[in-house]
Amino acid sequence: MVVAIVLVLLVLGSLLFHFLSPWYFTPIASNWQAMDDTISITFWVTGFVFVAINLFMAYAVLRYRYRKGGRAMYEPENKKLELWLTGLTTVGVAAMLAPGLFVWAKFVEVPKDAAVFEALGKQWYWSYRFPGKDGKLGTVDAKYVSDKNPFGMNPDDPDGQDDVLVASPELHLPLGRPVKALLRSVDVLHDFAVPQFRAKMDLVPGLVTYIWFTPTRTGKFDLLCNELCGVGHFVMRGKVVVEEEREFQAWLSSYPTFAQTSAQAAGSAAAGKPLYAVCAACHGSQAEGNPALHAPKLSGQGDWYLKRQLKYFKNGARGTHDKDVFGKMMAPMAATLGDDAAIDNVVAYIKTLPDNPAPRTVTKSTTYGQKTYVTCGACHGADGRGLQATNAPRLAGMSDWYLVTQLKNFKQGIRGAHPKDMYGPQMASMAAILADDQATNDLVAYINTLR
Ligand code: HEC
Ligand code: HEC
Ligand SMILES: [Cu+2]
Repeated sequence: MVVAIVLVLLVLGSLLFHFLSPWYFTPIASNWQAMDDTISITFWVTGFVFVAINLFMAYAVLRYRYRKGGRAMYEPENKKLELWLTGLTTVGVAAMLAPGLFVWAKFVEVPKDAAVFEALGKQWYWSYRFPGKDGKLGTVDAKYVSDKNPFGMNPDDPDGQDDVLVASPELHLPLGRPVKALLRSVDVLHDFAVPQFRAKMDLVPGLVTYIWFTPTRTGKFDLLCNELCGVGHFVMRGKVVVEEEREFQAWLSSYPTFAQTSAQAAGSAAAGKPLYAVCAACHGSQAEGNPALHAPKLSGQGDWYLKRQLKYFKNGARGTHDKDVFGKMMAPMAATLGDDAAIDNVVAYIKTLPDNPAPRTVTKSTTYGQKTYVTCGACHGADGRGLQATNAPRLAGMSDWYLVTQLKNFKQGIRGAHPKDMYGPQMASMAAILADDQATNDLVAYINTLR
């Protein structure tokens, strides 16, 4: 009796959980409704079998329970019953598998009018490339990949000159038009997945894979790397913004072509020197940093990183959070740099300043710091010198007290949480692994030994 009741409760509980649970697919935003339908069919078939078998079991337990003098009947074969069971199972399995084949046929057949773009996966971030006016993507090769040419564009291919390079994890796509994403990896396996689009596909080094879909709803969606094993795939997040054609074109034209990025003039240190006079008041005449004013050392930091931070302070991605006391001091200073050329110039000047390691203020390294830093090193380099390829700045030899405040800021959502901040959120998810202030200090003390 008890067993029968438990079986019935199990069935009821499972059904209630399935229908009342808040965990289900995110509302769909692409043409792949058919994928949801195949999954629903699977749920119906397996759900029906689950209910039928468990209820039958409960019935059998009750009906044929032990009775004094009761005897079992021996029936080794029952042709009719076996035919029924085989037939029903066949129909059930076919109902689950056949629709998938139809969906797959559509999945591999890209519509002729699909617009092509490329999504590039790299440890640990996404970037994108769109064909220019000629509608053709230029050829690429791993041998051309460098800090100056992260996409590995073939400099001699005329088709590539007008390719638009989107060096940002945020991708925009026009609403209602089929798109084909060519998927390329520079290093290891990655996986392009937007839950709201349903379709997803692996990136395989050495191959160009593809995926197509039609965005059917405007909005901002998370792009995840669904390659789950590995140090950093889980922080390899992007955004996909689906918008009207006109807004999409405006966004696209805000990014440079390959020809433009290769022709970009380097900043002028001479022009940057007078601009730096303002900065020297806090950061010091040699950009050595000044703890009394909470202004960190800038000399020796990657120029690409300094430029990004100055743009963030200018556009509000940094230094606007209510609790960001020190960031708010810096933000109006960045505003004194009128345009991108001014930023390039002042950073070019900072680059000429001597790079002496900042004094150590955080000490007492422990093995905790050393062990934990292994993860950090995946992006910041095992030596803490920073890696432009992973967008991660230099830590070793920089102002240690500043690293501590930044880690706390990341952890508390003061930094890395602004919607315009493309690279901070990745670091914010990493800072979450630091349990408390002690852990943060130990880690920074270890970074201090990397000199
Ligand atoms: C009023 C003092 C002050 C002045 C003047 C100032 N800064 Fe800052 N700066 C700061 C403070 C404080 C921070 C740290 C912000 C934080 O803790 O988030 C900072 C941070 C920065 C950062 C971020 C560094 C990093 O590693 O993340 C850069 C880059 C920077 N300043 C460049 C400049 C430049 C260039 C100028 C001159 C145009 C300048 N600063 C002028 C106070 C100042
Ligand atoms: C997946 C790559 C990745 C990993 C792993 C990672 N970081 Fe970062 N980190 C970044 C990126 C990218 C930035 C720059 C964020 C920005 O541009 O605002 C950053 C910024 C920082 C900063 C701010 C530096 C400055 O000058 O403002 C500190 C401090 C930092 N990381 C420390 C760490 C520590 C400690 C660890 C290990 C617990 C770690 N990071 C792990 C990617 C990473
Ligand atoms: Cu990945």
